Amino acid sequence: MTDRTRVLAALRDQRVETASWAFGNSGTRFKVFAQEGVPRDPYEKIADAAVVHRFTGVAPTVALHIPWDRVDDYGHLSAFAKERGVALGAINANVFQDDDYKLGSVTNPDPAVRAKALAHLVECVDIMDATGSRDLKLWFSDGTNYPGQDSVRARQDRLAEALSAVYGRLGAGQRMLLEYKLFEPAFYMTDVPDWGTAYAHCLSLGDRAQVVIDTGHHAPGTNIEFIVAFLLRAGKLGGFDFNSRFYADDDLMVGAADPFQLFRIMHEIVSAGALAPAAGIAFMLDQCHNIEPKIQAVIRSVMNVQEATAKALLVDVDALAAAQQAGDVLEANDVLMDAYQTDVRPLLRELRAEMGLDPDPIGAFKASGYLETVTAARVGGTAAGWGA
Ligand code: RM4
Ligand code: MN
Repeated sequence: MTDRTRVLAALRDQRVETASWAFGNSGTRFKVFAQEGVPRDPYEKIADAAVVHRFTGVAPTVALHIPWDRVDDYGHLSAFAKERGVALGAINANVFQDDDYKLGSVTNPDPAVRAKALAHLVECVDIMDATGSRDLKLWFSDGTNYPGQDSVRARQDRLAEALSAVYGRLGAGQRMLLEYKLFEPAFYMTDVPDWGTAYAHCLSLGDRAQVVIDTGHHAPGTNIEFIVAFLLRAGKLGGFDFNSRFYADDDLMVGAADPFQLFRIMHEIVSAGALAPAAGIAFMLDQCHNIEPKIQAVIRSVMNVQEATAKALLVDVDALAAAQQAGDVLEANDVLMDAYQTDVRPLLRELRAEMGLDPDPIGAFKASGYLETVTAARVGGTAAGWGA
């Protein structure tokens, strides 16, 4: 196999999962700027996700958020997705938007609130059974705002107890992905603030509990690719929530703020042989498109992941290993930078042509008239949004 064939084959097999909530309205706590043509229900979100797959060819699954995507019949929703050429992906639990969760969900001091949160998590596994989803994604906003507000240790005990109950409910072939986040909405202490905490809980749960890295959930300057390498080596990396950030949890398009960081992450993935779907790493988008057109932004995001991946695949691994072995610092760095500096856009156009796609997904999407069609059709009703 020539190098070019190897790179093209890996790119052809790559999978990126889109997020249903990226197609709905979103904003900051200051303002949500509504857009025209936004989906009004989970079906319309899936229709938009299917369009992203149609033009990119590598985004065949879409993640759901419950209760935002609650429907009466998940089998029916699955069948609709299939009809559109996609499948339902990870189920994201939501235990952060109910009044009862003011002092936490699974770590709340009140046992009744903890029981309510746990029931929701278990319901999410029921939904996975109906949708055929493999992954349950757990993010907890739990934490405290003031020193002394609650016992840090007691909250860890409550968290461990809830996680273990949900873990016990997982069916064969299902996984639990535990996400961490440094701060927000809790400002003093978050119950799962970092990868180490998530890792420790996953380790005691068992093989089917793994960590998910949301690229926006770290302190500025954190070396995320180190976390990737560490968790991969430990067999504890379940996947990514890709997005990019300039300051906090900005949820901007992946690869927009720091394409070099995305390349460094993908280099760790590729060098560990973890890119192919069989390796079990879920590459998901978790973004909000507050001011830009949503479907086009998701297409752009998928392309950004492809560009970083293509560059990572172009790293001359033999030359890199030789330079590292020889202790040649500058040569090793040069080998990496050489791949990063390569313009991979022609290669990706070639890939798309080979896959029977338009080499220019954004141009093709714009020319398709899809946005105009849905803008005309989606009048009346309530546009889906973060929290709807
Ligand atoms: C959280 C976290 C979760 C996401 C929600 C919407 O900050 O990233 O993964 O589902 O936001
Ligand atoms: Mn996330």
